[in-house]
Amino acid sequence: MTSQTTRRAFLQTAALGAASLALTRTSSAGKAKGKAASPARLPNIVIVFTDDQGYADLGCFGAQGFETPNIDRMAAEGIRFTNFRVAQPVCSASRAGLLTGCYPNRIGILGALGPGATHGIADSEMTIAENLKQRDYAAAIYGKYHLGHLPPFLPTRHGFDDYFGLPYSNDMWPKHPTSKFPDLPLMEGEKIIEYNPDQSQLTTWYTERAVKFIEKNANRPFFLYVAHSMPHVPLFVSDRFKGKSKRGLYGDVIMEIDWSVGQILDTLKRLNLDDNTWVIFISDNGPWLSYGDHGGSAGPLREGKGTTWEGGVRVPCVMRWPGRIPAGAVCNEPAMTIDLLPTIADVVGTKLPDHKIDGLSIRPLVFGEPNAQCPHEAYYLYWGNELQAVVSGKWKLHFPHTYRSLVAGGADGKPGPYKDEKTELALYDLEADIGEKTNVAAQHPDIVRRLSELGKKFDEEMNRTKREPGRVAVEKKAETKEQKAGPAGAKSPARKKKEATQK
Ligand SMILES: [Ca+2]
Repeated sequence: MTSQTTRRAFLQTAALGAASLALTRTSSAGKAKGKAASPARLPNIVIVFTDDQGYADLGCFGAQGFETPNIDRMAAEGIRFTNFRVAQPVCSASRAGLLTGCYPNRIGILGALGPGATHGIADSEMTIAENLKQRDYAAAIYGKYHLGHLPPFLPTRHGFDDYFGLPYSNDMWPKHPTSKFPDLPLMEGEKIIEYNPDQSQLTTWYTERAVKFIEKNANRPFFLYVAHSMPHVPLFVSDRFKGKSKRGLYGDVIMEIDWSVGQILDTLKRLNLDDNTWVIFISDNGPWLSYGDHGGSAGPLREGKGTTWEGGVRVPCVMRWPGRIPAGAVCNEPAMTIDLLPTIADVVGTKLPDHKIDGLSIRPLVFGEPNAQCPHEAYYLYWGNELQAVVSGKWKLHFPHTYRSLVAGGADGKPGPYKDEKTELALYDLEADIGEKTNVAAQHPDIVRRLSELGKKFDEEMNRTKREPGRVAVEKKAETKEQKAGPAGAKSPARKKKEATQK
């Protein structure tokens, strides 16, 4: 048995099942304003997406040295996915998969975009926010966006009404321990409001915005995307959580994220939105192991961020929607972030884009329906444009590829070294061997053949049909100037200083 729901959960699902959904799906498309009291009201959707949080970095996933009571309560009142993956184990690519329902290589968003990037999400792609605009959802993102920092790519051009946060990773700033970066912009809408902000306030600021957004939109359907900059290094925490955990700064940071989730859940409850809101908590990839005590833990999983081993791609995932998602359910079926856009469209009754996407609706899994199964024959794990592994049910086949493996973890915010390793063609039974330790390819030539053929066919189709990202034509000279000036033309402290000196 690969999917479990408790008997109690099953009965709840049966009792509370289809009635409200039918109403939701048949309510007239478009304008939902002024229908707050109607039982047909469209559900609110909240996605909390953390950065580099490992598979074992929640209480309900076995965290040690810190507690996450609010997210654990979410799990107790909802469903915990033990076999949930991201589309690629790195920031931009992972976010591209989440927001568009596509493998990131299909839409040309790979790796982690830096301040020098001149590409980003194409106009023709459809984000979850744009999809929900079909039914007039209010949409906001608070936190790290990372699908392009230049104006055509910003959230406000891709379905979000409101944006506050960092356009890319919080370590892309002048204090990076090993690389040079320009000043880090903090953005509001399409404007830079500050450079190199006080990162100890980021989690608080995102949370305050999230709460205000819920309050403001309590009478209409909304999509809230809280994309925490933490626990990506450099780690920062407010004074309230400093020294609170037994796991040092990393544990403190997770405790503050848990507090943030608690604030959101409390707000939903206070505004009587609790049973009409679907809250989803996921991490964007596994732990950044080279940062040692400032990185997370993948628990029993092999390797971490930046690899297609389970430690890189399998992440903690919890969902809660009282009355719709059975309490205390556990789903052990495979699922992926690319499935969220089609699942949301399925639940809300919006149309999918005309172009190809890769995700499929996992609604039966989310709602804990008995014997629900993953709708994919296989998931395809790419690193960049290289297909490195295929997951089908309990089987995972790695094609021969090079990957980074930790030599020794760093400490206090400084990274330790990786070395390159190479894997041969290797088959793992993830149900018996979640740590990918024992290659059983020789014992299962039929499975190896089937997964190899699936991978080959998919990869050929992908290479034939993948699309280009959006690009901004910037001359080399202009590009440098643009970088210095920042995304919206505001002057960085370094530039102001330089100009002052010139004068
Ligand atoms: Ca990340």
